[in-house]
Amino acid sequence: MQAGKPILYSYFRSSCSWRVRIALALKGIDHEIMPIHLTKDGGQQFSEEFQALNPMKQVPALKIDGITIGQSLAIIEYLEETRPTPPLLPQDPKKRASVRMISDLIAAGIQPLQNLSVLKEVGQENQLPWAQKAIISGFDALERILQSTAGKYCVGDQVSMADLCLAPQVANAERFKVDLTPYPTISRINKTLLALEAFRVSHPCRQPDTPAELRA
Ligand SMILES: N[C@@H](CCC(=O)N[C@@H](CS)C(=O)NCC(=O)O)C(=O)O
Repeated sequence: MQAGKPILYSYFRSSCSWRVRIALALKGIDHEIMPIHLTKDGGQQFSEEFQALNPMKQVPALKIDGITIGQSLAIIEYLEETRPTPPLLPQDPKKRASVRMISDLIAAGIQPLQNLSVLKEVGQENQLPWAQKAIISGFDALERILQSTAGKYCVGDQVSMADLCLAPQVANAERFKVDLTPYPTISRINKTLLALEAFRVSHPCRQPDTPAELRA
């Protein structure tokens, strides 16, 4: 049975959606984007229709090969297992562990603390310092880790899942006005990544749902 073109449920500014958009671009997987606006209509992620796809009420979700997958890292690992070229996980188990450590540090240790639903709970006036504290605490650790794992990219000289997490998280840091001066390794890798075609086409400023004033 033909499953049709993959459909990515995405929001232009969502860092987790951007991770998956980069993976799709790097692996050259033809797909459609279905925008889910996280604030319009009270948040389209809360609609019954979307909850049937992802009961966590979060983007991204990817419909592919007859299944729907939520959780960006699970999606990326599925793409890696079914479409292994180019690889996003190194062969060497120690390097793979480093890639997963950095990915989890960002995906579990930073992003959830500054996600929309959490920011709503802390209240308007506390949002900026709260988000900055979460990002700074994570970046302090990440900068030290990268000093021993990084080459051109987060782990050695090959783009990996860790880089797919890094660039979107740096964009969040900039959005929350975090001073990046104390993070030269993070900043250097981010700059190198943003020059790559897959990171450019998947960037929040070039999505079908990017508002006109934020388009590049
Ligand atoms: N662990 C999930 C997190 C997904 C997530 O937090 N998505 C955010 C956007 S980056 C979201 O949909 N937020 C909606 C909300 O908080 O209501 C993943 O990696 O996919």
